[in-house]
Order: sequence, then structure tokens, then C-alpha cells
Amino acid sequence: MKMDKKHVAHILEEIGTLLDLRGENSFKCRAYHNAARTIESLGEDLEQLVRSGELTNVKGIGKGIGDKITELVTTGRMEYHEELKRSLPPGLPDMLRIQGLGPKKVKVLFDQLGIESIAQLKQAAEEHRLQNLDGFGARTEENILVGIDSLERHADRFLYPVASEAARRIVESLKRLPGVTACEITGSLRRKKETIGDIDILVSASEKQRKPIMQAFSSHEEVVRVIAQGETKSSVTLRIGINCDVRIVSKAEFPFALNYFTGSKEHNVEMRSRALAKGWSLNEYGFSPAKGGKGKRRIPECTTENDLYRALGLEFVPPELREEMGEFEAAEQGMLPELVELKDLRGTFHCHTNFSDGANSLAEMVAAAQALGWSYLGIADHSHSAAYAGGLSPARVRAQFKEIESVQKRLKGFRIYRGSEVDILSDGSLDFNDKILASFDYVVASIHSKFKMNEAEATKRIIKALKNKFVTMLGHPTGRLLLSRDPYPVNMTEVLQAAADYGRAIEINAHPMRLDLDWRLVRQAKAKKIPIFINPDAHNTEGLRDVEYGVNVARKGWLSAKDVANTWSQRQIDRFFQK
Ligand code: DGT
Ligand code: CA
Ligand code: CA
Ligand code: ZN
Repeated sequence: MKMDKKHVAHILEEIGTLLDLRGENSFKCRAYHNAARTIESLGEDLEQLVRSGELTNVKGIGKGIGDKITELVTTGRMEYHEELKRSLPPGLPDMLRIQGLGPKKVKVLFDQLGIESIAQLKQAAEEHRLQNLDGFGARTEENILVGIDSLERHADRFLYPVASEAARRIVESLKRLPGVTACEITGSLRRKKETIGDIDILVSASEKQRKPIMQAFSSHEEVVRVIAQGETKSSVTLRIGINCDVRIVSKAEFPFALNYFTGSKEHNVEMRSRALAKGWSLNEYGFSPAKGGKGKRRIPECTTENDLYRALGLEFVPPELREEMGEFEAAEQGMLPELVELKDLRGTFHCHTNFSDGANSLAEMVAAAQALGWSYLGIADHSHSAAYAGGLSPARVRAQFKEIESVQKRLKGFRIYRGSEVDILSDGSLDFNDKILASFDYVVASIHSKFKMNEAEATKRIIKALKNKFVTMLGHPTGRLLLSRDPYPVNMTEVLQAAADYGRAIEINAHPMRLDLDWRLVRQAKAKKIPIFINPDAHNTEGLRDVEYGVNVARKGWLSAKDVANTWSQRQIDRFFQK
């Protein structure tokens, strides 16, 4: 099995966490966390480095960790990792998923109350047994219960990339099976929803080939449990915990099933009612004459999904728009937007380097952006009060400008923009003075602290920041972390209006846990003509690729290329920044 960097980084990260939980020396813990980030952002091929014995030449990888990585890459397992896992109750790392609960507190809970699972923790908190522990109080207890509640509400959903990656592997192996003439991802994954309940896959194959296809599916190496297995439908649970449905239909049924299982349910309901209005009954297998239908209109022949929409007098509706939010009215009039695509992007603007909490240097980030075919890159490291993230002092800002100048000199036709991700302080003022703010090409203003606000306070704080003439765009506007932290209560209608009034832009933070601005709000922003930037919030070179998830959100928000600022030319960007 090929060990990819992500997997190795993941194991190193897990070791760091297990050491944290055991309360070991903090230098040792940090060494593993840092090694994880180093490996993930490594430019070279990991296996090559292991083979040539050059791994320890990499900065931050000493002999001890180097040997362990070598063991993992060459044998597929690491004894030290297994041993550490055995040394602690398996439920402890799970407790870290509760917002606001770090390794130190989990260790106290375990040592003093013997709590080793979320269920036990919930019970203890409800019985108010946590309040008197070292470093805990009534407030902590309350927050833990809120955190558990949020986890429980999201327990049955998965982040888009996690589901998408698993689905891709299943589809790849299904496509290789004899008799499979078509195989597509359907459901919420095809609609590019921000979180996914289960994976839906549709296959086309003749009847006599279905049984062996289903057998191959349920014995796939990713499958840990078979819920149901039939010839036309099977459901399983995959290793990562998500369920996966596979359905097999005939070639003639395929376009109808593809449409039906892509959904959404609400979109399907409207499709069916429009078919009925034409005298046809529509289901996942095809059109048929509606019972008691008025006209005896000929049943249309459909070999593609496109034909199906055409038969109903509609323009083809891209899957991302199938949420029954006005797509029928637009499709009827041929007014659907031409949606932005990944290849339309020419760069991006919210990226971190090792000047703050990024893992890669400026030169490495620029090279990665060029490899993606981009023609500009905006660097926005953290501002100085973001101490936890290596925020830049004014002196470090000047040093970074020098570095940008020297890297820029060696580039032809590629532009580095000098930006900053400036903290919005609790009173809505910014974390740099006007003189420093004025020295940047652009400013991303974001909230990273003091999340506990009521709606009026949060809205006022953000609007005050937007009013600041040095602010170019608002970063991750609602602060949500998908499946773990709710957005702060903020009146986004007022925030969007303020952005429109002051001529500011808003980012779609493309990090798969954020996807913030939410696509439902992206549409409102478009209606107010607010320019949208798709920003990956990249903390290493790989992270730049996250713009893909931002493009999904932009498409779900009905954006065309021209609505997305990072499809613009350098000249258009310059003009916008100068304004
Ligand atoms: P998810 O899995 O919660 O992320 O969301 P979906 O949209 O993938 O939902 P899922 O897996 O339950 O069903 C896949 C599609 O099948 C759904 O988008 C539309 C269609 N579908 C499922 N149940 C119904 C139903 O009761 N009525 C209609 N019209 N369509 C349905
Ligand atoms: Ca689904
Ligand atoms: Ca399903
Ligand atoms: Zn940020």
C-alpha cells in the first residue's frame, strides 16, 4: 500500500494528541504536531526520502521521529503509535471533538473522575460533578453541555471532502467491473452540499450482471458492514462511518434515476408536478401516461438528463442549483446563470506563510500557485494580537514586505499582493493602526476572538469594521465550523447591506470546515452586487487546492465568473483594491 503524506501526517498528529492526553512533556508533544505539519507540506516525495535515508535532513524531523516515519512507510504500521493507543481508553481522543475541551481538561476529567467517554462526561456535567475540578467552573460545565449537544446534532453528517474522497474510491472500483456501462455519484454529494448524510451511487448494468456487481461492492475493502444487499439496491457502512447506497438500473432508466437520486427531494417534487401538468407521471424509472391525465401527449424519449429537462420545457439545471430555490422559474425562461468553474480562477487572497502560522515559505506558496496555473497570489498573514497564530508585529510586516519584494523580482507575469488578515477587535476596531493598514494592497478583516456576543453586539462589531476604509473584504463572516461550532448570532442581512453600502467585498472561506459565507447567503450577496472572493485560508501549499470547495459554494450561490473577484485580471484587481 502506498503511504501518502496525509496519512503519515495524520498518524503523527494523533501521536501528538495522545502524548498531550497523557500529559507528557510539552516539547515532545509539540515535536510530533510540528512534524505532522512538516510532512503534510513536504515538497519532495516522502517514500523517496525514506528510501534514500535523507528524511532526517528535513528541518524538524530528528532521528527519533524519522525512524518512526520510516517504520510506518516501509511496514504500513508503527509500533509506538499502536502502543500509545493501547495505553489510553479509546474514548479519550473522541472527547477532544467537543468544542472548547483541550487535552489538559480531558486529562483532569479522566484522572480525577475516571471519565473516559462523551456519554460519561455528559452524565457527569448534568449531575454538576465537574464544577469543582481544577480549572473548571459552572461556566465550563455549561459550555461542555452545549458542545456535546452540538456534536450530537451533527453526529450523523460528514464534511464534503471526507464523503467525496470515499465515494470517489468506490466509484473507481465499480467502474472497473464487467458489465458496468455507467456509474455516477448522485444525492447531496452531486449537489455539492456542504455536509453529507450518506453517499448515493447509481450504476447502469444489464439484469444478469447485477448480482456479481453488488457482491463486489459489498466486499469492497472500505466496507465494514452490509446493511442490506439486493440486486437493484444495496446499503453498506464504510470504514469512515458513512453509509453508502448503490442502486443499479437499466440504460433506459439511467437518466431518470440519475435525476431522481440527485434530488433534492423538493426539486423532485416540483419536477413531478410539472410532468403531471403535461399529462405524464414521472418517477425514478421514466415517464408514463398519467392516470386520468387530460391530453394523450406522446411520451418523450430521454437518453440524457438534459432530455428530461427539455421535455418539461426547461433549460438543463446544474445539480448544484437543484434546491427548489427559484431554479424552475429561471430555467423556464432560459435565465439560469452560467456558473463559475474552478478553471476560471486566476489566484486567491487569503493565504498564510511561515511568517505567521503557515507551514510553507512565501516562495513555496508562490510556486504552488503557479503550478495551479494562477497569475497572482495574495498573502494575508495574521495581525499582531493573534498571538496564538504567530501574528505579525509591525516590524515583521516590514520584513515580510522585503521578502515579497525579493521573491517578486524573480517573477515574470505573476503578481504577489501584499495583504493582511487583520483581527477585528472586540469593539470593532482593527488590530493595526491606519499607517500600517495603508501600507497593504488589501486587508481581510476577520474575527478570531471574543466569540461570545449577542446578535446586536456581533452585528455592530462587524459593521464597524466594514466601515473602516482600509478594509477590503470580510473574512469567514459568521465564524462557523461545520459540524462543530455554530455561527455567532449575527444579522447577516444587515452585514451584507453594510458591505454593499461601503463597497466592501466578502470572502467565501473555502476551508471545508468553514465554507463561510454560506451558499444561501451568497445569493443574497450577489443580489446586492457585493464582489465575492473565494479564499482557501491555506496554511500550506496543499491548502491552496481547497478553493475547489469554495467554487462549489459559489456555484450553489448562483455565481458566474464575473461575480467572483479572483477570476478578474490583475488590472481589475488593482482597480478594486485602489478604490
Ligand atoms: P443527505 O444524504 O442527507 O446528504 O441528502 P440526499 O439529498 O443525498 O438525500 P438521500 O440520500 O436521502 O436521498 C437521495 C435522493 O433521493 C434525494 O436527494 C432525493 C431522492 N429521494 C429520497 N427520498 C425521497 C422522497 O421521499 N421523495 C422524493 N421525491 N425524492 C426522494
Ligand atoms: Ca445521500
Ligand atoms: Ca441515500
Ligand atoms: Zn482567519
